[in-house]
Amino acid sequence: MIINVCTVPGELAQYVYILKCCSNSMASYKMLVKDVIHKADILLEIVDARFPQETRNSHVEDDLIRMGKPFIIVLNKCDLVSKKSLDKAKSSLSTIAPTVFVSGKDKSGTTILRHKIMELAGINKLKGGDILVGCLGYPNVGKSSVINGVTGRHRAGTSSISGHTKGVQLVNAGSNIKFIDTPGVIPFDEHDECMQGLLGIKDATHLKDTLGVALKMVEILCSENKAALESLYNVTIEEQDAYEVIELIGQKSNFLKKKGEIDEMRVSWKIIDDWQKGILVV
Ligand SMILES: Nc1nc2c(ncn2[C@@H]2O[C@H](COP(=O)(O)OP(=O)(O)OP(=O)(O)O)[C@@H](O)[C@H]2O)c(=O)[nH]1
Ligand SMILES: [Mg+2]
Repeated sequence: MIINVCTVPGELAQYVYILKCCSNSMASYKMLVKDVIHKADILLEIVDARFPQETRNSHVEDDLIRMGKPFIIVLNKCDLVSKKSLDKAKSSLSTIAPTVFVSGKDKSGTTILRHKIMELAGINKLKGGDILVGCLGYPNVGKSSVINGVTGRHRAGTSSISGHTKGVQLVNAGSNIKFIDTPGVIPFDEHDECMQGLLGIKDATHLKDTLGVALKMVEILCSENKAALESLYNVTIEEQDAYEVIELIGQKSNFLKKKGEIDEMRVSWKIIDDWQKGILVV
């Protein structure tokens, strides 16, 4: 992979530069991660608060520890999980690194995150001048949204469609903090459809196993927040398995095929869409 550092001229030069990645292969992602770790003074490992373990990356954490870089694990999208789940995640992750909960959506926790960054910068007696904060994480976990939350402005582009951030961008957050926003530099295994659906990396129209992904969502909700399913779809869930719950929702929502059978696909699409829009929370 060739990385060109090109400085954007004019006033944008204050806070934007782009490292152009000439290929998207796994090897190039690894190089990009190493490059960002090398350049940054502090790193944020952004994870999805609904799936902290699945969206952590132990290789990245090993690199951070090996390269002696301080890092903070940021549990983003905490508006989509209960306090109980957050506390559980915090107790397991805080043994690895300082852990902060934020929501890029309602901006909660972003002031604490800024303070934590300043605290780490102080502790490590960093060079004078700007503190460079690198943001790493899987696609769509909310890297750019977290940066916008801390800067208080929409400076990093965001989108519900993953892969929005294309190159590496430097974003000025004031008070001598600059963020390095990266594209979803840690690629998921292409075959892990379920995770791609759960994280909103692929929407219902792009998933092959739509029913399988919807079943997983129902399974998680039945164990973590059954009430969310019950109130949204006006159903009562007792001992049914995930497939039966899908049938029940289809019946109640009148999602039927011509012969009166439940249209499982339509139910699956609806569940995936509601999950990805944050209407169904765990
Ligand atoms: N509910 C909720 N949605 C969020 C939060 N943070 C980000 N999102 C949404 O998640 C989607 C992805 O956010 P981005 O900030 O673009 O994510 P990213 O990690 O920068 O994505 P890539 O650059 O594509 O890898 C967008 O639809 C955001 O609105 C959050 O805290 N809560
Ligand atoms: Mg982004």
